[in-house]
Amino acid sequence: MTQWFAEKVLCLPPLASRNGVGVDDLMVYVHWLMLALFVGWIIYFFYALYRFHARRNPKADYVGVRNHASSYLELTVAGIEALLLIVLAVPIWARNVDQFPPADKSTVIQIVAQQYAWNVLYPGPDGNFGRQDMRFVTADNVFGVDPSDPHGKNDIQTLNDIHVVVNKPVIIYVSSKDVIHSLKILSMRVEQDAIPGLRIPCWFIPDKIGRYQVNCAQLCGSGHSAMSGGFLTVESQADFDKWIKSKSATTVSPSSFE
Ligand SMILES: [Cu+2]
Repeated sequence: MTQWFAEKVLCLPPLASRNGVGVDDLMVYVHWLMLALFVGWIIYFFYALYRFHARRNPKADYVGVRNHASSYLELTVAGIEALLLIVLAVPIWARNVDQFPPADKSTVIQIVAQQYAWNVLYPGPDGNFGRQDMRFVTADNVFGVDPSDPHGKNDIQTLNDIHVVVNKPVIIYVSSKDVIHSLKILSMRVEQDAIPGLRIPCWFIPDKIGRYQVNCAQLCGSGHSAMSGGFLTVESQADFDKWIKSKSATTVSPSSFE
């Protein structure tokens, strides 16, 4: 029922991650509460028009309301809101944002956003990222990979092309080389701001094979919408290994995006 509401009424793209269930639930429950409040207030509005019409009340009532129904209603609404916050929102935040999956059981990726594309770095077949340092950052080396480190030699860099394995956690370290961007993958229900000088991790567990759009969720310049040219491909381990192999066979030179 909540998934139907999220997709059909709130028009969210179909959920394709395990961690997104809680996010959708919270969004749907908040909307149900808002719907109930909306209907309640509309009914009260028309009741008030009828009950306090001038013709029915030629003389003003100087005392007003004598019962406490409105106070109880207010308390009930505040109680439901407190439940949503304490029982749902806070634990979801703890689960989805703070509790990271173990890195050795995850696909670990680095992303550096730029105007207007996503640079993606993979550790390559050896599973190790090369040493990185700000001193090595150039227009062509946005990740600052140390050219003398052998681990960095087989690192794989792509543009706008993220590949991950289905049912395996993904950890993405997000940064930016120019302005503030925001990596948003709606189908995964995940979003993380990309901030120059900071490298912030986020994670999700994709559970449906497919190709999903990546968006930038911060207005970052005139070409902001072009950042939806990024794609996330969720595939089987075999297809992923094949892709990594095909990429490491050819040295990918990061293209600049003017
Ligand atoms: Cu952007």
